[in-house]
Amino acid sequence: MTGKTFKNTNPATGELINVVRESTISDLDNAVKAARKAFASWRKVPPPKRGEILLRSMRILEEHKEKFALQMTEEMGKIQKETRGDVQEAIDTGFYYAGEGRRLFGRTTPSELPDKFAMSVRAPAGVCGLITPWNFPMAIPSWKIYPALLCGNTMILKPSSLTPNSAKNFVLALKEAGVPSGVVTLVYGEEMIGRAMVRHPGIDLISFTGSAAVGAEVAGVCGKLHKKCSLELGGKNAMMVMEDADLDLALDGALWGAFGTAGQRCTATSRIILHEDIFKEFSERLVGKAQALTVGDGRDPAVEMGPLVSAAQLRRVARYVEHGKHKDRAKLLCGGRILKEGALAKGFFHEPTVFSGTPNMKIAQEEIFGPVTVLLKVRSFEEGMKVMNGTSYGLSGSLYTRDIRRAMAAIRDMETGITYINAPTIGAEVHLPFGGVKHTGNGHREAGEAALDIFSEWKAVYIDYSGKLQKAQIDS
Ligand code: UN1
Repeated sequence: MTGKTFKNTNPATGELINVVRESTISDLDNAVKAARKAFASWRKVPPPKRGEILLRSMRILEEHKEKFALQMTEEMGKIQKETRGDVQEAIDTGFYYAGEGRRLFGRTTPSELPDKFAMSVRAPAGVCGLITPWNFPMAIPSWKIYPALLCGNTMILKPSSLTPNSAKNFVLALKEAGVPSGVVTLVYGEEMIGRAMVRHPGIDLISFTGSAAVGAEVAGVCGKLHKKCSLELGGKNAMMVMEDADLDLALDGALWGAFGTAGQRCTATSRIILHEDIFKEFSERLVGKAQALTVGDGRDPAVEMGPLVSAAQLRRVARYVEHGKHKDRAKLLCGGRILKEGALAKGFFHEPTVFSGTPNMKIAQEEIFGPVTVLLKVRSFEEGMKVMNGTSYGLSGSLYTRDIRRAMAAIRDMETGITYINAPTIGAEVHLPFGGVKHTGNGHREAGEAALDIFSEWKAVYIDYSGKLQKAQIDS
């Protein structure tokens, strides 16, 4: 293998899975050239035909679901129940956009002038640069690739270098289903190649999922270059549990929301706002459940929480935990340690960790992306909503209550793109818009119909069949 390479390893065991060659700038140039060439014909393929190819690819994913889920667990660690869910999310997305092939609706509307016809249609945006993270290594690429393909775009995908195989499995399924050569090309690498994509004059649009800091940089460059850019960034999602809530339900939700994917979700429940009347009972029971979670290799069906994705991610979580203990002076209720015992020694494992703190602490404000959640005590629903909205992010929020008035007020007042009632902050479905407000994004939404607005441009069409010059706004 020539050029730079990187190792794809299993974060539960440290075992080497494969060695991947990092793409070079000239690989990227070739991919862009191929995408530009393919765009000329792909944009003319009727959307129902494009939809049929999507459908075939989604069937291939279905056929290999078990194998792809296992390979995903091996390269990024989350338990196999969840990696099956990840592949399923890509399958669902393919199914949804395959059907969109026979919709992709535009609108007709009357003209203000006689003998004139007016409508709006969706046109593809061009060559797209897609940059995706490792936590949903097939689902997130599918949220971008499927709508982008359906709209008639061509694209270059750069997955995280921690999850090259899941991206490859997905792209190979697309090719096998009949996506023509040059329409989707994979490049591998990190910042160097990502930056080059954002700046590349042959790429018309960037769709990026990752951290808020990198997102701001991407948006800055795209702004200067007049490039369309959609961003899906971080979250500091809160679940709020009122004194009238079903506590058993809320506890199950908290456990799943905070420790699912070892907390490495942008939708993770990283704050839990509790009414003072139930604070003691809820925190004691949550701690009991968190301590009882089985942590280990995600391939073992008895394991409930896998490792963090990498040594760097483990260090990041440990740094936040130290900060929480010593600088924020939050109360550590359970966890807080890197796990090194026995079989866990070779992996990047961290205990499920629960702090009790106050809303302005760093651990209650910054995205940790690990199995750490912070309990926050409030005296009322109103105070809870202030805490809920008191962060720079606005992805997902949840309220547990039996009071319809509180539920409706929360739906109205939560500053989030996704609101759950009596369910945790995770669990978005693919036909609804996914994304958030404030520093979580830049006004776009992925998935569902909303993603079409990222990957297509509206074109207004006027057909004047009067045979004479008619002047809008001037002829009456
Ligand atoms: C993410 O956290 O990066 O709602 C995506 C969920 C998943 C998608 C999460 N369906 O948690």
